[in-house]
Amino acid sequence: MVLFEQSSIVKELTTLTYDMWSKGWDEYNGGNVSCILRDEDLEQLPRDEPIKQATVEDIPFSMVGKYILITASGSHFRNLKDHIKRDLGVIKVTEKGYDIVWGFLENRRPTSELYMHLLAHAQRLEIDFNHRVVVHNHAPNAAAYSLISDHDDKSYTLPLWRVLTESIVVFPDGVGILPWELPGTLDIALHTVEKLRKCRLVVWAFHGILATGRDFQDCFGLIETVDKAAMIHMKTRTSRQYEGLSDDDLYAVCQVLKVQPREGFLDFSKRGQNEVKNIITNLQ
Ligand code: 2HA
Ligand code: ZN
Repeated sequence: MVLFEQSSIVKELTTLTYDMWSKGWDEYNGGNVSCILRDEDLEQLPRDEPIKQATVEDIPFSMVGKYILITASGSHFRNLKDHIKRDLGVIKVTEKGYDIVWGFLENRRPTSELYMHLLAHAQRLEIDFNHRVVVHNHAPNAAAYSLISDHDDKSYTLPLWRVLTESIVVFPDGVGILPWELPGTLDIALHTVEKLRKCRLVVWAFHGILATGRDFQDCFGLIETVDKAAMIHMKTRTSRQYEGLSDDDLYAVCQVLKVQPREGFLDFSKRGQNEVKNIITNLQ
């Protein structure tokens, strides 16, 4: 039997954390990651007695009984791959909190953002039962752009859609943004979950970004696209030539690539849908 630390899910996570550090998204001990384990992942998990039990208030009911692979508080993504059983662990969510069933050696415990991870999983599973990964990091362009953008979802999202054609295709639900809040608190978790009802990406102003999705690659790609579009936007926004894609251009992209943009973000008043359809017919 393959040891759990050598299983594919653990390898995928350690590749992700190293890649994120290489991109400059996880300085020092920044960032945290979690994944709900599937039956096939659990086959490799030893079922010994819980190593430790912890109490957490207000556990979301739908998470009880689930096994979650999650990074440790204080772990450094640069070298997490060299300390797998210390900097990673598996918890089983219980009605009263969680049991540590694997990892977290040397008295480590789950990330300080554990509550946000549990609530975020519960929320996204309601929308799509394939969503089982939550990734938080400090992608610098996404964070820098939160210093100059208004803190509402439409203001943050639209410029990103306008500067990079793929943006609206990759995140048609847009990006949610919260004003600055204390990390690791119940409040930031609850406000994040509000945003996750409508979209898969949430920026914490002056701090970082989180993504939810099917797998690590999915979340990595979402953040990569936001961060790149934010970089292009900030580099070009003072240039007089810069306007970017219009609402009609964006609508046409959505039609060609068959995505539904977040309601209320685009305005098609200047050109009706029929005309957009004509453009698409001409393209075919
Ligand atoms: O894990 O990034 O938000 C450290 C953090 C807290
Ligand atoms: Zn953070």
